[in-house]
Amino acid sequence: MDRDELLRVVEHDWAQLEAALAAVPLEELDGPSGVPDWSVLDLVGHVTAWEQDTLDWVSYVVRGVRRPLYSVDPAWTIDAHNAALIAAKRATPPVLLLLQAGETHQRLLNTLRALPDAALADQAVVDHVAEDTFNHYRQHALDLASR
Ligand code: NI
Repeated sequence: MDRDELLRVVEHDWAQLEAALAAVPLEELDGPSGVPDWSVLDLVGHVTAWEQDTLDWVSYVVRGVRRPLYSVDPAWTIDAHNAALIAAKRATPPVLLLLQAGETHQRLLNTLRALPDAALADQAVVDHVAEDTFNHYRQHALDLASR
C-alpha cells in the first residue's frame, strides 16, 4: 500500500465513522454505542486513545526502533487496558473529547503524510497503522450502526 492509498483509505473510513457519529442525536451521546458498557462518547474516546497510541508508536518507528510492549506484567490484558483508557477519557468533558478526536486525527494524517518511505515499505508498520486506523474505524462504525 503506497502513501496515497493509505491516506485515501484512512480518510475514507474516518469519514464513514464520522457519518455514523453524526447520525447519533446529541442527547444520545451518553447512550449505548453498540459496544457493551460503552457510551457513544466512550467509543469516541477509545478511537482517539488508539490514534494517540499510534502517534506514539510511529514516533519510535521514525527513529528506527520498535516501541516495547505495553507492559511486561503477565496479568496485562487488552480488555483491562481498554477499560483504563475509557476511565481516563471519562474525566474529559464531552466537548473537549470531541475536539481531541478531530485534532488527534489531523495529527495522525500529518504524521502519515510525513512517514519516511522506508517505514511505509515495512508491511509490519502498515499493518499496525491499519489496525488502529481504518480497520478500527470500520469496526466501530458498525457498532454505531447496530446500537
Ligand atoms: Ni476498538
